Amino acid sequence: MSKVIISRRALLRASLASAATLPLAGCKALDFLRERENAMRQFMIRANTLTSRTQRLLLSADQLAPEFSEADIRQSQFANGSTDLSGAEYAALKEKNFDAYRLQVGGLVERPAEFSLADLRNMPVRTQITRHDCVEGWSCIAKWQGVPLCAVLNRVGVKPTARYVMFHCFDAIERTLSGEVLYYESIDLIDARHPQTILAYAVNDRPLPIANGAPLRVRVERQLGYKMAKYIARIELIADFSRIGNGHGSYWADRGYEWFAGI
Ligand SMILES: Nc1nc2c(c(=O)[nH]1)N[C@H]1C(S)=C(S)[C@@H](COP(=O)(O)O)O[C@H]1N2
Ligand SMILES: [Mo]
Repeated sequence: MSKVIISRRALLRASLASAATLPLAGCKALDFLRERENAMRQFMIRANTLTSRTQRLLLSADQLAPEFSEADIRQSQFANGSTDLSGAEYAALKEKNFDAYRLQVGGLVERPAEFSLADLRNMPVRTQITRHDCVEGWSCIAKWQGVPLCAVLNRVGVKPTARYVMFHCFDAIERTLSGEVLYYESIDLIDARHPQTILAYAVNDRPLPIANGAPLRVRVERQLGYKMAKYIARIELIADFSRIGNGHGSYWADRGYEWFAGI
């Protein structure tokens, strides 16, 4: 693939002009935009002059993670991190098969909303067989099914000031003297709107087991396992991480791991 260099000024011009004038050979020319640390990507994300047309071009630059066939599924999905929860709220939901579960979506959205599992199952469905890579060195291929996160975001209407999707989870990943730390993770809107980013309620043709994050977990297929929050209680659209944990946007990022864990 030939390398295409676009100056900031050209890019800014392009973002202000119509997409038809973009001097690009094809979407592949925007591959560098998938590299989190790439200065151009950061600039583009920051630039509030981006037109929605240019943002769509950005999205089409997002390549799909590899997908596999049924024959590649060798075992059930491993379970890692939290695999069962002790909290009373979760125990009550679990006992009634998550009938009373409501995914709350709020923050910088036009119409805060709640979704039952039935609501989510009645929305668009995406099924994908993908490989989960954990930073600890294991991988596992499984078939995931759920609603594209994008569809949920479109329902609630993302405000222009929102930049990240924050997942607040039910599980206490750590107990400190000052109390429990609940798992939290976030992704940017580019990954949130990626076609393979789904809120999964099923794996390998069965409802999501407790160990894998029932009733709902996110799949972010181009990143490492720790980005894929399990046991999602609440989704919050935010502009920055200043009020979240230690300010790095995720439980693991606050403990020295990369916030963007691209693979
Ligand atoms: N809420 C929550 N989400 C989580 C974790 C966790 O402990 N709690 N562990 C993460 C890690 S490190 C991995 S590898 C995957 C494991 O998902 P699995 O149990 O379905 O294999 O979930 C991620 N999401
Ligand atoms: Mo992991």
